[in-house]
Amino acid sequence: MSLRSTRPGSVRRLAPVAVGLVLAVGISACGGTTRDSSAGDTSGSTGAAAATANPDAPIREGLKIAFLPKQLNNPYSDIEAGGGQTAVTELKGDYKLVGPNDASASSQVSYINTLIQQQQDVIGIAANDPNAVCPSLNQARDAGIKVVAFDSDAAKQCRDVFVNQATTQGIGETLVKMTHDLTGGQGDIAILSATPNATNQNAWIAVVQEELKKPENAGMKLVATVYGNDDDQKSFQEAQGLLQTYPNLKAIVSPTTVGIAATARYVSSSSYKGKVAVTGLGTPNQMREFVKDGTVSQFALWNPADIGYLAGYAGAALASGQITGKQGETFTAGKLGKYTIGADGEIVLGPPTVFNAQNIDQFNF
Ligand code: RAM
Repeated sequence: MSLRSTRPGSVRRLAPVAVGLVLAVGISACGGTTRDSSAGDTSGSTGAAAATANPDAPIREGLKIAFLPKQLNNPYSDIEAGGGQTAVTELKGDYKLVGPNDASASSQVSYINTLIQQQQDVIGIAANDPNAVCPSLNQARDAGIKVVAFDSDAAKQCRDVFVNQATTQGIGETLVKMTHDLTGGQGDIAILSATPNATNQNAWIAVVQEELKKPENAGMKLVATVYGNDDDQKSFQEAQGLLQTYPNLKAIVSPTTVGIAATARYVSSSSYKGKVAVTGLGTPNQMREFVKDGTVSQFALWNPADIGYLAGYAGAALASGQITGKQGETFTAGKLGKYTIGADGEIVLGPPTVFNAQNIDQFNF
């Protein structure tokens, strides 16, 4: 499992229960391999595999580092990219932000192709689909561009590292723990996710499904998983649909900042307010009004700016030869401190924070 040696300064202390949960778990996919061992990959060659890391290599100045989030019109993405810009500025690089307006599977491909033509040094991508971006990302790598997946992973064989916001297992467990707290562990629950192809949400949902099989969670029944596509209106309608279709619903769990905000907005002005719990992953600034009005009492997130920041530093370390993406390599990410690359090229930011009425006003993002 990969470990940080320094806690991110801007992520405040978790509620004790969540700290225990998240710290107690490991990475779900500890295969012990890195992209270099992806034998049988048919999606492209990766010329960088033979490189050797030089931890003392200086960070090159003037690196062209481009960020390609899932979509641009999502406050979460803006915060992430803002952190990336901070890192690139600190590193005296050349920052660029591009991206689609929707999070559909193939919407990022044309942007990757343009970034290759522009001879960027690094592409940071939150993949809308793990495989749809693969051929283009491997073309980029063949052209000498380092690829940092962040937030939502691309398939392992088409990126150099993945900056994960917290362990996949830890996020899934936190979602179930919050739902258990809010429902007393009893009743019908539903998931309102992002897009059906999203790597990150699908990985978290898989952990939720496993957690629900445990005896202590046996009283909760997952009756539906629906997709708002990280589109506010569609998410709003899906929330409405769930509540109409499942009259006994006790909680909607939305592991997306777009979905939870739309769900909370619908529930807050409906007769379900106070009767159906809303939880999941949201930004404090989007969720504050729904915490204050009693619609939402617990949700979680990490600091999205720190993901972008860490991705920027990881990209610069790759492009400067400090790291190659292999397990055990280390690099320093500015104010966040030192990180070690874990199995499968994964770099874990740190534990998420659980927000509630007591602590939400301490956060402004
Ligand atoms: C949305 C996006 C993003 C995810 C957050 C929690 O903003 O789907 O990828 O990490 O929610």
